[in-house]
Amino acid sequence: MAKTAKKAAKKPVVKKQGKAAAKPKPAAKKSSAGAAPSGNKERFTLYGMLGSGPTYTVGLMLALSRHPFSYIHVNLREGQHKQPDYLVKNRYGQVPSLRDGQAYYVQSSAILQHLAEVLGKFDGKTELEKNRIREWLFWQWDRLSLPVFRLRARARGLRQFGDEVRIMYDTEAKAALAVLEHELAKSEWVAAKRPTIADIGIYGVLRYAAEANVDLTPYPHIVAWKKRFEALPGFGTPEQILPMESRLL
Ligand SMILES: N[C@@H](CCC(=O)N[C@@H](CS)C(=O)NCC(=O)O)C(=O)O
Repeated sequence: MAKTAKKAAKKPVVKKQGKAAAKPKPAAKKSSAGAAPSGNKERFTLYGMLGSGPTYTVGLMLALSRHPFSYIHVNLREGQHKQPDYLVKNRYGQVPSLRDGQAYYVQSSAILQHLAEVLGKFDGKTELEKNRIREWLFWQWDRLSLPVFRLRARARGLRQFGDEVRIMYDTEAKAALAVLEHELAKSEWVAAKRPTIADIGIYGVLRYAAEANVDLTPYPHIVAWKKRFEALPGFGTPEQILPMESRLL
């Protein structure tokens, strides 16, 4: 579970990129654990980084849900994500982290599930649907994110590995895409008859397919689904949703 914001709010580690440190506003009085009304612009603060797929996924969910949020840039290059003040917001020392009122939530798929529940958006309507969504979110991290994000990191010079490993990840990515293609041949959306957080989680990975040199053209149903997804109201690219600097509402 998330830790309370009380301790975490003491020392903000994050600052404006390049400029003077931004001072986060105090957390909203009510949280999901004492829920502030949806639409309260002080409710959510997303901690993350523009280049981070999982950060984008959470920003995308908030944007598609038409919910405003503050954004704090965490400078991974400077190691801010491993500093004690950030570790109280995310015990894993990773971005993203989402403050909802008094509590911090981590792991992008778990954050998606939390937001779907508290905002009542992009969730399953029945237990069966909710479970199907969970299955896809687990699958996404297990089979899709890992090869795509590793290949992207290599292409960006952030990870080094040889051709043998590259071919292994490439093969894994193709196997995952074949599974998704098969599913999307039967249904417009991944886990239900309408878009859900399963689509948001998977889109948050496939957005970066080109950067990872993963070609989607052999998968026409995935390409069509991507277009449908990008036409959803509130959709934005990472650059449109995640500012380069911290933004406090
Ligand atoms: N499963 C995590 C993955 C988060 C993740 O890998 N974040 C990267 C940036 S994209 C990170 O913080 N890397 C630094 C590190 O792991 O030390 C989630 O979904 O939130």
